[in-house]
Amino acid sequence: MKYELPALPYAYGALEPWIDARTMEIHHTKHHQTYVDKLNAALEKHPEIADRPLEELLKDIDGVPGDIRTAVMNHGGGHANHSFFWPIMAATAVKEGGGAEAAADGGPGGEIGKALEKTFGSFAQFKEQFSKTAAEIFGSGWAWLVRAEDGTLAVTATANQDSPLMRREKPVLGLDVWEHAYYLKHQSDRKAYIADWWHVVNWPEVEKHL
Ligand code: MN3
Repeated sequence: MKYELPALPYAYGALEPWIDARTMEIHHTKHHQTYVDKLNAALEKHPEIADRPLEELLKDIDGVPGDIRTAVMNHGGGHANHSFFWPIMAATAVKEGGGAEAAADGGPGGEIGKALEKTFGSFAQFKEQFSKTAAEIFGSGWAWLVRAEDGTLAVTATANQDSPLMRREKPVLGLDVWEHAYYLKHQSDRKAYIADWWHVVNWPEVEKHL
């Protein structure tokens, strides 16, 4: 089985003004495509595992043959992370029609809103903790809201393209803080990118991952 670049569920300019069209296009057609291509190239060397779902390969990364383990971690993780990332964002107009966005602080209602309040005390406290975690990642990586194996929700970070699945955690919400995700518009101001990103979180989609 060959992996393919999934289509974006919206136009490149749909997340303007928060995330610019050029960044989205390069991020999708160049960066994500490269992860797909290099994952396929790695798996070609081991056809015996090529049909196992990517999620399983990441959960059992130690079971991946040593000569392609790093490639599967980096490019398989990259493909999984980005495939997860695109749909959990949406244009404001779509989001307003989606029903789950509510509170004046931009917090979601619904099951996701309740779960965040229960775990973090309030949406504002969750948002602060997630934003801080994302801002403090040294170098390239991702901030996550994950569901641990015991069912609890937590904010975590991963380096490079490591997937939470490698730690047996299920991604619920994720934010790419590699510079390629924001450098054209926000330059080195990662905090401004994080602040803008909250405007395009697609809460109805996030809730599906709870
Ligand atoms: Mn990226």
